[in-house]
Amino acid sequence: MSSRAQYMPLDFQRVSPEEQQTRSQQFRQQMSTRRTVRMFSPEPVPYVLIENAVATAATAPSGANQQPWTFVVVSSPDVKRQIRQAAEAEERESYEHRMSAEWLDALAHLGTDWHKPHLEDAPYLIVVFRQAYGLERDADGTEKKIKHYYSEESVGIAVGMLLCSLHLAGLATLTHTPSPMAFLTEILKRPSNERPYVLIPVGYPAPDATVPVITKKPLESVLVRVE
Ligand code: IYR
Repeated sequence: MSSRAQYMPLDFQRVSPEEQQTRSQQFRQQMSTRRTVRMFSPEPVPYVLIENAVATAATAPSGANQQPWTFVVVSSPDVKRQIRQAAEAEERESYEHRMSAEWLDALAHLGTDWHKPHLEDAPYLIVVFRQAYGLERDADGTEKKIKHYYSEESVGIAVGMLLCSLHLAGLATLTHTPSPMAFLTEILKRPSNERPYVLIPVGYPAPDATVPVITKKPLESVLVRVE
């Protein structure tokens, strides 16, 4: 153990076996009802739900505990409009020219296209940035780059926790990755070490929202037991 490590007692509450099963079953059931939603109501959402979700995501494990993430929460109609316009321009180009026939075919059952009205309809957009490296200033003011480890995996885990929190709070989400996403860095004026990771509209579904008919793989095909 490195001499720089400092340890303290773990705060860990044991839960009875019955309670363990109840909680795990309940979480499984609740998460099984999550759907990716593309039709949002403009109805406002209590900000505390967004804040709690980001605070939860920020507890995620990360490489060397570097916490290589920034969550930008957008509710400004003007900024949402800029994001929609830029996303639609990129997505239109992608759907019409950049995506292969194979890719378009893989997506066909979702019924998506380049129109992204949800980027303005949803009351909040959470734009998650991955810090490819850290930026610190020396005592003399010069900028220093700090290497980050496993930033892709770390941000992915944090986003998973964010989605769980928002779902359990009774909100709908969409994991949207317009490609390329550099416009988000510009519009949101993020520093040079941050890369857009995912754009998440959050809100209540539109009253008449529909979702594609899809199924999840059966457990037997994704769970392999080695005893
Ligand atoms: N980014 C595009 C296309 C798209 C790609 C995948 I992979 C999806 O699972 C869904 C959509 C869009 O958002 O429409």
